[in-house]
Amino acid sequence: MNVEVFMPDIGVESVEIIEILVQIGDEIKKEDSLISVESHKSVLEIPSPISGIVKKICIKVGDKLSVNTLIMVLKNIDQNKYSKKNNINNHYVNSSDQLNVTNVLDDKDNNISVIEDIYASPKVRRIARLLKINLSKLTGSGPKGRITCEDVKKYSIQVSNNSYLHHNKNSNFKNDHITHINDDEEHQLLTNIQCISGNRLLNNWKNIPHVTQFDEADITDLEDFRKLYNSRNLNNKSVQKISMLSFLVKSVVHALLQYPRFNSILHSSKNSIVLKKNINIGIAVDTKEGLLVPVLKNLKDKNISEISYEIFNLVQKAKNNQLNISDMNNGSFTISSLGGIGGTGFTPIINAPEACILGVSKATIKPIWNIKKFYPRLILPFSLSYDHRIIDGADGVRFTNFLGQLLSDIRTLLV
Ligand code: CAO
Repeated sequence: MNVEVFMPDIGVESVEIIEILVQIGDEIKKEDSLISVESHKSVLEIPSPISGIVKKICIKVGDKLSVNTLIMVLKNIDQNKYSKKNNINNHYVNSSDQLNVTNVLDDKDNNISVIEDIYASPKVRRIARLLKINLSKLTGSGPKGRITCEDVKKYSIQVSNNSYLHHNKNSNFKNDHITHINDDEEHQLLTNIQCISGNRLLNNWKNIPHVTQFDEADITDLEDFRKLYNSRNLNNKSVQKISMLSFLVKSVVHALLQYPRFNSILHSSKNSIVLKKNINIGIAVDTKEGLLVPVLKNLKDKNISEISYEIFNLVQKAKNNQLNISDMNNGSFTISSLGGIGGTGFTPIINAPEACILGVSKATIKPIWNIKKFYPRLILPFSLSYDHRIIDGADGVRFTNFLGQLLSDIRTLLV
């Protein structure tokens, strides 16, 4: 039985296909990734709803997909398990063998060559594509001659040693980055997320006139309160532990309400800005696969406990690779907190099309002079990078001053 796979509803109107991860003839398992799509700042892989064989690919890289666009036709090889009742998220439907598929591209148009008798998972094929390796040249060491990641890695090192590594014009590597790999060196692949976020960061760094304003806040009272609150509720599982990051988010929300220009994006015409009515703050999360930025939504009326709970959930999802596109879109401001790790200050790169990003470093005890003597206070260093086309320097300092005051006296968050 053939099964048509449609674009599922992932909470955005349209996404762009950045990679097709399978080829016609591939045997895939349920949940194997079929395509990678990109919307705003996030990349997501669309999984296969069934185990099967890829019969037709109805889209190509660069296409913009909306919900329910036909992506592929698969031949179901797991018919017993498949029924209409399993139609989770409505992203695939049964079809008769006589398909009414329009816009089906042949392999040539789709820039996909059908390679007979190559047994490799979509992941292996993806790695091979990234390294520009022709899988037909490899002998698989896996069961039934299946090509494994290790085979690709060994082959790529071998090829590199022969100074034969190909890079096309879209490659992230410049020729002078990798010329020859010898026994003292190891070739490590960037993950998909690292490749994509790397390109985005490069574009943002090149195209946005960044200014970074550094400041500090005395968070002694904030930390005293937070620790007291958490210790009082230590044994009460129904009470969410509140994190330092949640106070930062709450304070930024207050500051954005006071300075709405910092919650805006530059219009594509470049001669106006769009002020965002909702406050949606992205949180940079360091995951094994690379940097991800899930977005806390509609923050105006949320309290610190609710924000802590949402941060906790989104960070867990990010670290477990479970984010949906809808978790990562529509951000209007980003916070990158490295304070749990260390550092005294850094210059975060703006997450376009947003206007600013807040970088947070490690709070330390410093001696603060109060006319009569020095007092030990917990001082939090932070930095705000902003798009100088949208925000002037004086306003940048006003914003960081205000943020510092909020963090230094959290009673102001109540009003
Ligand atoms: N200063 C001092 N200590 C801090 C701190 C700060 N600014 N922020 C957090 N800490 C300490 C806290 O004491 C906390 O412990 P307790 O709450 O038990 O006292 C501990 O670090 C862990 O904090 P946390 O659980 O709230 O986590 P976090 O806020 O440090 O980090 C997250 C959460 C998602 C921001 C983090 O996991 C992460 O991924 N950070 C990296 C982001 C990144 O890579 N950015 C780089 C982008 S480059 O532009």
